[in-house]
Amino acid sequence: MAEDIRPAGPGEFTRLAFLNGRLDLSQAEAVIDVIRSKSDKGMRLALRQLQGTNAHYIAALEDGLTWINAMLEASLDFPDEVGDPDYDEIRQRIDAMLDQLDKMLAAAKRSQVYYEGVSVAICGKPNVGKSSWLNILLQKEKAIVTDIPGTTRDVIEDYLNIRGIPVKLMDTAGIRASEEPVEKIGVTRSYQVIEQADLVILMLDAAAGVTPEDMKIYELIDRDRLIVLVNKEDVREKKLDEKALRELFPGVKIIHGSALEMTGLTQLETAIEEAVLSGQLETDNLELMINARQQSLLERAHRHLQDTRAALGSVPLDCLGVDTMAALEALGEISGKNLKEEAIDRIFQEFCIGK
Ligand SMILES: Nc1nc2c(ncn2[C@@H]2O[C@H](COP(=O)(O)OP(=O)(O)O)[C@@H](O)[C@H]2O)c(=O)[nH]1
Ligand SMILES: [Mg+2]
Repeated sequence: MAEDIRPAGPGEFTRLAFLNGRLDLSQAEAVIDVIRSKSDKGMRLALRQLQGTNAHYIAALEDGLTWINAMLEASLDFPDEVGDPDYDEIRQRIDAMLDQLDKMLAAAKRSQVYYEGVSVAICGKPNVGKSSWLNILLQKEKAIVTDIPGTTRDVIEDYLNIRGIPVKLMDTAGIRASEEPVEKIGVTRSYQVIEQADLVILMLDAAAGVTPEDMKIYELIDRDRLIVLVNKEDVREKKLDEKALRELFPGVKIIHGSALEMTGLTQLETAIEEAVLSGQLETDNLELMINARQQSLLERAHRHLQDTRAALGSVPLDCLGVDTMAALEALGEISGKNLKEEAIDRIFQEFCIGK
């Protein structure tokens, strides 16, 4: 009858599929992730997750832990018949599981980059070419480019996709001491953006060389989220040499390019990709979608397994079991095997539409 019909609540269909056992929890969460993912790559990872890849790995870890628990329990319950557990074998199994968890945690970091994206700020003194670079990266005339220093006075931002990573790109007002009130506000905002961005591109001008202004900005940024981009490589009279640059910016990725001639783009994209994935581009990487909730549970399981490993052989058997059980419980909250009603509600409320 008509009055029985109502729109599905947020996440209702998926919640039912989970409660009826048709989807395991990480698959159900993948539905949420598909809906929210910002890039194709994030979406592909979430879809793969929906096919149960994650569930497969979690189940294998749960099996391993259950085996260890059984070994410990057998020795505890039948000390005369079974004797001590085979600590060497348990240690080997734990090492293999820790290894697997490490790989999954690395995958978690990567998948969050593809799923949530990163913010990248272009900063530097006036007139080095920041707005020109924003425009060529976005492939549109978003920011005004002139040869008048102080043209950009506000933070200009837009989104683009760099090698599958959703990037919020921000062009900032050139940083310099200014008495002009609007420009002053712009400079203050530039400082805020530099502080908050995941990654900062410090732009230099090959024709101007490195000035004290550049070094002042450089001091503000931690090295692990900094890329130095030397622009205007097309000019004839350069005031920069590579050796001096290396000494001024030790351990920092330095790229050369020209907005005018459109060179250095590929190198910049590679540097951004490498920086946000922090050197995890090896080929044997797991391709998994692991969200923040699952990540913290994996971390918990990892900690408990490490504690188990450290205590093997030196701690009474019944105490060892406490840590392996805790690890198993953490994994069970990913697969959904031991999850409380309120946790289930919280997860499915993340849906914004009935799915
Ligand atoms: N020769 C040369 N000029 C450039 C290059 N990039 C930008 N410019 C010029 O430098 C001036 C300042 O550029 P703009 O992008 O507004 O710099 P911003 O103040 O850092 O945003 C403009 O006149 C640009 O045309 C480049 O790679 N080579
Ligand atoms: Mg500008």
